[in-house]
Amino acid sequence: MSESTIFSAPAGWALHYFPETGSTNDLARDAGEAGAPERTIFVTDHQTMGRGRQGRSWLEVPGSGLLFSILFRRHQSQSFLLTSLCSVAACEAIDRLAGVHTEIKWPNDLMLSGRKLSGVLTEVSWAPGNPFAVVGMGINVNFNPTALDGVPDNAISLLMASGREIPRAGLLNEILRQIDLLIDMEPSKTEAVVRSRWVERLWRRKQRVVIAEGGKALDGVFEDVAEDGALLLRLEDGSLQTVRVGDLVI
Ligand code: BT5
Repeated sequence: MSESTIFSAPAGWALHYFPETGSTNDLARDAGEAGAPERTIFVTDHQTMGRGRQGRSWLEVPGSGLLFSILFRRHQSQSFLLTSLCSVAACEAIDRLAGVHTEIKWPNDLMLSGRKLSGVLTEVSWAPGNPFAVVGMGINVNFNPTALDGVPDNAISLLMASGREIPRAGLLNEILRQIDLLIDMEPSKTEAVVRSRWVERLWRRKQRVVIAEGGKALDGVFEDVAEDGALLLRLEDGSLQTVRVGDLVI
């Protein structure tokens, strides 16, 4: 395990660290149900049941990735905004500390050199009187994810891209600092700033892409994104298709 396992957070955050857990999203959800405040964060060195979207798994080498989940009580009705806010904050922190240029694969994966560096899983609870959202992120830092069974070849880590180990604690602290800067803005400003930074970083925007949508493959040009974050795809016949759920394949 690398030596930088003492995680800390900026003032105003309550950080809870576990050497191992099932999923940090579950810890944050339990805390949310118990009434914990915004800026509560759970960090671990290893997940035994790390989750992706739609029942998929998130895998890592213990002590070498950055795995955390944040509880939000602001903007919780706009889960898309919170997801993009965390993606943008993470990109800015990673670029600054690792000297790379990260992009965002619609809607929310972090990409480096066209390969997957990080995944984001946002879950919302609408319990009456106690709504909250949890944003979980897994970032490949100091290991080779492609060596793991179940991780596709198009995965990458900061170690692979930069050739050096990146201190995970410093990276987490910088991500939280970037989140603070975005979330503490006046709400409409948060929305405008996050959206423009998210759009600027969108991988393959204005290029030909293929989108897998419910067993079908859609071919076209990734023209733009709608107000609500949906992907606008220009099809061969010239029509514009709005894609809300789907996976950008290339
Ligand atoms: C995601 O799902 O990318 C969201 C992953 C969120 C993980 C964080 S870790 C902290 C928090 N606690 C949790 O339990 N989850 C969150 P999705 O788009 O469905 O992608 C999952 C797919 O990515 C898998 O099916 C694999 O193909 C691939 N994958 C798994 N581990 C990977 C890794 N380390 N790097 C790159 N790809 C990976």
